[in-house]
This record gives sequence, C-alpha cells and structure tokens, in this order.
Amino acid sequence: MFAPDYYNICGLLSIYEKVKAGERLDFEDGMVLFNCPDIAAVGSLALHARCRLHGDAAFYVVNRQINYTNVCVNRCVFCAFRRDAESDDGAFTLSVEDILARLRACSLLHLDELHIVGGCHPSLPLSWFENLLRIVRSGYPDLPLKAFTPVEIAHFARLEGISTLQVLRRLKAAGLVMMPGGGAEIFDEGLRPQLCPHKADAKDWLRISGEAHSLGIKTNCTMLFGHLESLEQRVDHLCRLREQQDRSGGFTCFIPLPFLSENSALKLPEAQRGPVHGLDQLRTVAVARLMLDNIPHIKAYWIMLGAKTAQTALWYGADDLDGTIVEEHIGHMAGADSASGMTIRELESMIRLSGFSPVRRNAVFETLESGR
Ligand code: V47
Repeated sequence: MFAPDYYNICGLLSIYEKVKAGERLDFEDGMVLFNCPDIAAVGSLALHARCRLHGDAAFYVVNRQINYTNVCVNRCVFCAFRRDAESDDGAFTLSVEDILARLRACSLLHLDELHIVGGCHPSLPLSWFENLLRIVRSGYPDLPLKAFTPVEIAHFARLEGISTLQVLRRLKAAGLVMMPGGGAEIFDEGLRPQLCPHKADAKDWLRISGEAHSLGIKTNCTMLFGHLESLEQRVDHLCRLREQQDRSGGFTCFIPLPFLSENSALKLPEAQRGPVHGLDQLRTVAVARLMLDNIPHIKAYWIMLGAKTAQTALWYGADDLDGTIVEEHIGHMAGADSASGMTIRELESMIRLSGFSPVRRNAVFETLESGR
C-alpha cells in the first residue's frame, strides 16, 4: 500500500484504515471506491487484501466446459447464446454420447474440473441430468463435477414439480460436488425484470445458493456489469452476496462478468456503447475484492475479460484465472475475442509474467501442485 497521506489526498483515508485493520467496508465505502478518480489507489488497497489472503499465489484449473444446450425458456435480453427453440438457427442440444466424446477427446489433459452449464431447456427432464452425472462419474471417478447454476436448479424444480432442495439432493446423489455462479446477473428488483424477467429472481437465486451450501455443495457467484446498471446497483449486488455468505458460507469464488454486447438484443444508450472499458473492469474486480471480505477467491475470467485484462486484474485483487476451458460458447457467441482454450503452459506463463506464482487447483479450490 502507499503512505497514508496518499490515501488522504484521494479521499480514501478511512477506507485505507479499515482495510489495514481488516475491518468490513460498508455500502458507502463501496460507492467511494467506485467514484475515486485514482484507480491506482483503489487497486493498491485491493492488492493488499488479495495478498493478505493468498500471498503471491495465482490459481488456475485444468478444466473443460460443456455447454449442453443453448435452447432456453428464459429469453434474457442480454444473452446472445440462447435460442428459443430447437428449430432456431444456431440452436444445439448435445446428447450424453456427444458429451462423453468431448471428454474422451481431452483425456490427455487430466482434468481437475468438468464445468457443465446450459440453457433452461423446455423438456430435458431431471433424470437426463442425473444419468449424465452418473455416467461421467462412473467413467471418471476422480473428476470433480461442477454443474448447473441456481437458475438451472430453479428450472428443473419447476419442470418436475418438486422443491429446489429435492433437486439439489438428487443431483448431489448423482455426483454433483460444486456449482458455477452464473445467473446472478444484477439483483436489483427494479432492473432485473428488464434484463431477465423470466429467470429465477434475486431472492430465489440467493436462497438456492444457500440450500446448496446447506448440503455441503460449494458454489460460486457472479455479477454481470457494464449494461444498464448503476454503480449503486453494483455495490448493492456485492452487499447481498456478502450477506448471503454470512448466512450460508459456501461461496468459494466471485466472478465479475463484463457485458459483451455483440449479437445481444440489449441495446445500450449511445454513450455507453462499445466494450466495458478496461479500467472499469479492473476497478470492479478491485471493489469486489475489498467488499467481499468473506469470499475467498476473486476470478479474472479470461474468456470474458480477455487475457491481457485478466493478467492485469491479478494486480487489482483477483487471485484466480479459471482454466484451460477448451470450448466455450456463452462469451464467444456474444463477441468475446479471446481464444476458446488455453494450455497449462500458457496459463502458467501468463501468471509468471505478471509477477505471481501459478498454483494448480481443482474445482473446489483444493491446491494440487505448485509451480513455484
Ligand atoms: O450467467 C451471458 C453471463 C454467465 C453474457 O462459476 C454474459 O466458475 C457477458 O457464470 N456478456 C455464464 N456475460 C458464465 C458464468 C461462469 C463462467 C465461468 C466460470 C464460472 C464459475 C461461471 O455469463 C451467465 C451470464 O451472467 N453472460 N451473456 C454477455 N453477453
């Protein structure tokens, strides 16, 4: 961190003192951090908080993503990935055999995470997903299965006419160990219905995450930013995640997702068009690190941020880069210009060139080996 005088000049002295003492920041502090013109000062505080938790470690995972379908009943306005029906141009739904073929094709990678998410398909029953998890688990007993956002869980429950807790119990019995954090978008009740009126609302998203935690299933959490939301709505979103974490404790990682506008039906006001700019992305990573004092990891998801911003984000509070990925559709259908996958060597060198030490982890953030 810089000398206290420096933070005094930027109007960050009281936040500096709280961060130094490890005290919780409040909503107003979050707003001050978003509005402070000196992004280096904000970043230095986040770096301090990040290094206190993780030293110079930067984590990555050898993983593969599977997007099993993009057919989705939710019709979220921002989403360029979804198709409304199987017959629409560009719609796809993989079979279990398609998924197994994708897994076999990367057997040399020795995956430590299989990340499975998709649209809320109108007719795939819960038994299809239980069967998928069981078949994968029997072929790959040591591969941690990270699958289904709280939004998909809500959808399965609605389709089956059972509770979300029952859905989670059944999926856990089939091999689910971890859940990704998608679908949180932005919680604000005024804005959420404009973006995703048919999807699980903020209360349900948080409740389902809490239910997963109560069953011992760790989950991640996200925020989609850089669209119509205000800075107040971002800070409010972070505060709600922190409150849920106080209650249920099972969030492992927070992932800020910058809105990518290509092929999206969400049209931003003229002044806001174009990609969320890099400094806003870095600042959002930093504010998240500082506000989310009870969530251990902040992920710089290189698919959506791009590799260079993700690398820089390690200096702004992020400690994780996600992983090898192999194949990704949600960001790429929205115009992400990142590669579709990275090698272990590329991830490690990205981390080393940023001045951090690569640490390989699995889906639940257990350290596997260290490249130090
Ligand atoms: O829920 C959709 C977002 C999410 C766009 O938990 C968009 O480890 C930007 O949650 N521009 C899915 N973002 C991705 C996700 C995720 C990714 C990697 C790791 C983890 C994890 C979670 O992507 C969606 C939505 O919030 N999204 N459309 C878009 N146009």
